[in-house]
Amino acid sequence: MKKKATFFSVAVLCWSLALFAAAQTTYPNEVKALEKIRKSLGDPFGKLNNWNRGDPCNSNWTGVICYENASADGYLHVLQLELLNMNLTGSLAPEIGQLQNLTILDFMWNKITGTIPKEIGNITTLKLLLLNGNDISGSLPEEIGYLSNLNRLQIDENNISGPLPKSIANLTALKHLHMNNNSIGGEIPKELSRLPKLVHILLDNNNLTGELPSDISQIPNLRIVQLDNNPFTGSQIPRSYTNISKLYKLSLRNCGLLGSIPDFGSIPSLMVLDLSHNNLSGEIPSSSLSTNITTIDLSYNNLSGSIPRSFAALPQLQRLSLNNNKLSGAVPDGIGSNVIFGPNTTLLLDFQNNNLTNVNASTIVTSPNITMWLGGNPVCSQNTIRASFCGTQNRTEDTDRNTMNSVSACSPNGSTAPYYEYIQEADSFCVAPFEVGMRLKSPSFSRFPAYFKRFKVYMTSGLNLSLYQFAIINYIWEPGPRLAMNLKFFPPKIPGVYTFNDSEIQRIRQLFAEWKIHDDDFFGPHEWLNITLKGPYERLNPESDGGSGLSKGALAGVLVGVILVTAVISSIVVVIVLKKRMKHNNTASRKKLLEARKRVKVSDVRDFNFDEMALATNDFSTSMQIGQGGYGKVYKGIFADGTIVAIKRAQEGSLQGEKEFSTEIELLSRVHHLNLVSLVGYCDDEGEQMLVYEYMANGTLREHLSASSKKPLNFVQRLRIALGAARGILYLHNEANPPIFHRDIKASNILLDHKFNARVADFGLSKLAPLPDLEGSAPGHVSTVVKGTPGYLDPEYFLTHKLTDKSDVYSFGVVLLELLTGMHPIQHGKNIVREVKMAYESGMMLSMIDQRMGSYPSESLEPFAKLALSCCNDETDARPSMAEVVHKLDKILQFTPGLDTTFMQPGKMDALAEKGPYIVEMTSQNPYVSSDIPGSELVSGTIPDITPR
Ligand SMILES: *[C@@H]1O[C@H](CO)[C@@H](O)[C@H](O)[C@H]1NC(C)=O
Ligand SMILES: *[C@@H]1O[C@H](CO)[C@@H](O)[C@H](O)[C@H]1NC(C)=O
Ligand SMILES: *[C@@H]1O[C@H](CO)[C@@H](O)[C@H](O)[C@H]1NC(C)=O
Ligand SMILES: *[C@@H]1O[C@H](CO)[C@@H](O)[C@H](O)[C@H]1NC(C)=O
Ligand SMILES: CC(=O)N[C@H]1CO[C@H](CO)[C@@H](O)[C@@H]1O
Repeated sequence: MKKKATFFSVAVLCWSLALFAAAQTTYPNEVKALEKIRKSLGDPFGKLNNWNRGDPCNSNWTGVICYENASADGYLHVLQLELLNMNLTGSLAPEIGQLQNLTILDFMWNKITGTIPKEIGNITTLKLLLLNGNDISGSLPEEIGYLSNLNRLQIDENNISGPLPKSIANLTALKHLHMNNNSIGGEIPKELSRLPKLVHILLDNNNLTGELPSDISQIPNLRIVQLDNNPFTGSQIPRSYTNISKLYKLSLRNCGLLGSIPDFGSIPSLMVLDLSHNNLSGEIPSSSLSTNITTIDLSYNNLSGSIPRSFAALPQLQRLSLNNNKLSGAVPDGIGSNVIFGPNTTLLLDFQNNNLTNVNASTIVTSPNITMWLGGNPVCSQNTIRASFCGTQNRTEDTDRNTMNSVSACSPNGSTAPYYEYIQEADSFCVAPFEVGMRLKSPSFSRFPAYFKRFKVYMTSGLNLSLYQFAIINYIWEPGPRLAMNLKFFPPKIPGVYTFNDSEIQRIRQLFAEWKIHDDDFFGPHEWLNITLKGPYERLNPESDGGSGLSKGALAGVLVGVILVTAVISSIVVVIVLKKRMKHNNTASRKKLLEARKRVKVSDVRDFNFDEMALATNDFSTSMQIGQGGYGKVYKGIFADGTIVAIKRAQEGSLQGEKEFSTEIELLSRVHHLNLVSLVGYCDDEGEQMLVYEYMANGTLREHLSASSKKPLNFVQRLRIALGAARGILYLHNEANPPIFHRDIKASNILLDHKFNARVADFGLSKLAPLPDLEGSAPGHVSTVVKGTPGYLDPEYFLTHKLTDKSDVYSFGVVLLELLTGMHPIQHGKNIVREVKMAYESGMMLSMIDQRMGSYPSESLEPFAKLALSCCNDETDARPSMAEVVHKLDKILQFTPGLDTTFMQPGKMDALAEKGPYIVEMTSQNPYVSSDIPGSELVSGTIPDITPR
């Protein structure tokens, strides 16, 4: 069961549906470390390919990895790495120690080999270290003692050998020590008892020797001590264990123990006492055990004397196993008569193979709830004894396993839908459940049915669900004993709703995977094994996405390629479907697709409420602010599904009437071009107005031209950016209906996406814009709403007070000059247009060129400079139109050597553009390979990127 894994990462799915590229500034060392870790793990299914998504940890996305700005250094850091149940092989790279803000490292249920690297000790922030269910070998590094924030150390079910390092004494935050089913040797270090918060010690099934540590009785909150199947040969049970005041479970089965049984009557909470399969001798203490005890197993020892009468007084008893000892005398009168039987409650009394000589048959309760086995005792030779008590039993334990009655299938609205079921417990209604496999690692009972109800209450309260939403499908006891089970979760009863929404499934999964369900002493530590998503949830499985025909067993090597190809194909399919959707009406398949990405509606912009905006921007925190314009502040917003957007929040003075606002939104929503930043949605709520745009990973052109830019753009890049921006503006002038004059073209309004494509922003805000601060360089015309920025403003404006399409051409000419020279439009009181014009006319043009762009072909530079200056002509009519500008830039680019083929050829771009305004951007490259643009490795794996319109 443990590796029957359908647990998923949404990696491939998310990747192929990713709409927006995130701007990543992951801490550089961590980027390198992640790459090493990834390579060393082996990733036959290509599931780790979106490691640099940059998803924030407060999102509900719980895929592979999540990042946050964890320290004050301004970088994103990896906070959680959760790669569970993904068939990973390989080993843990030592570079893992460089993820120094990591809090959760969860690699459960894989096939990882190798050792735990000592560098793990560098991750002092670690809270959960979950490596259980792998094939890790070697010994535990001493450095593990540096993990002073560790809450949960789960390395059970591996091949770890060597001793337990004494340094674990420093794990002062540790609550859960789970190291069972390894080959850990040596003695349990006394230092263990110094851990003040320890609750569970699971060290069963190892190779531990020496004495049982007596000092663990000093750990104030210890609940479970499970040390079964270790060769502590010759050790005795320390008397101090009778003082562990909150102990629920003591399990020392098959530990080679000698001596007598101490009196555990003083532990009021004790529920399970298992001392079986040892060499314990002497009498069983006669004082009464905890009234909460469910299970007493003292079988297979050398115990003598009689069965204490006090055993007859235990109301919660489920199993009393005293078989295979040397007990003599009588079975106590009234045994079992004090048990409080509810429905499903039973009691097993196993007294086989002792020397019992008497049983008072009349006092033995004949309730069908009680089973007593007396075979192998002298008493069975008496005629008076009931035959059923003395029948030979092949088993020493009764079986407690179950398959619940399967719930009946149903179909919502008469459709054929085999995955829907009626909810059993409420007045039946039809919904689609999903299944979860989980396991109780050390439960405090030996028969489950009596606690179904209690377990349901525990789980549903921990998961914040209603009782009727939860069902136990079946369960089985596994060695340990552990209790493995399959659970079903049903969607809430809402008319017309048949399924969970994605975020609810994610929420439930996250609560399990990060151990956020509160601990319950009675049910003990739990672990979750897998999630099965079928029917309507199938699309959430990466296995079922895109690569429909792919079997999991397919050749791993081939598979990487297949996944790449299918991902590209699936994104093409998405694109085609989306494009069709623009023109026709929806069909079922499109609906399904769109359901998967509700966040961005395609045909229409989305109407967000204020709370969504606040959540996405961390309450408009200054750390999320990315800009400030005339309209208001601009924030980076991150939605729960990982989508990143730019949010413009209108400040006072920018607010406008609801009708005007919606007219503007309507207009903007119809404008779509590859070289324009699209509107994703808006918010008109609680007196606030906000515009939500696509987020552009590479910021503004201005930033890249500034002296502080670390990777200056080369000439070809600049040329492409110029052409892209020109196309965007041309679209506004010629294609938009009604035509839009931008009125505020400037380098900081030309944004660069993750592939450094130019995307013009901030168009169409004419009516939204307040009077800009013109820094005294323009007269304050109150009557006209002015849009424009000093240095970019058409000089004609000062005469006519009118902005035209040629005003945009002027401003764009200034941008071209910036590209050429790297200068600001107004720098040290000098106007860029005048300066370049003068240099050009005096043949000194070369002295103006931005040296940081490296080498450039002079045959291209000359016409570029000429075009820029013609745009900046003082006379409106002498300036070219945008169409001419595009045409000329296109020509210059074509005749510029050094074009690489991966960039979309202008011709190709035109072909797409002709198909209408809903342009699609795709890469012909292997999307997992870092693009050719320097510095972009931080966003590799997020492409292809589909422009939503
Ligand atoms: C893991 O690999 C095995 C074969 O090596 C395969 O049978 C199993 O289905 C795989 N599991 C997952 C979750 O991919
Ligand atoms: C257990 O430890 C003993 C030494 O104490 C060693 O000889 C033996 O090989 C170990 N067994 C395993 C399975 O590691
Ligand atoms: C005994 O069990 C009951 C019911 O589970 C619980 O409320 C009580 O606290 C337990 N007693 C002790 C001493 O733990
Ligand atoms: C156990 O006995 C009680 C009362 O005698 C009864 O109500 C209950 O149904 C019985 N349970 C089983 C599983 O037989
Ligand atoms: C859409 C959704 O489910 N959002 C939830 C994401 O998780 C936070 C808590 O972390 C919830 O408050 C949101 O409702």
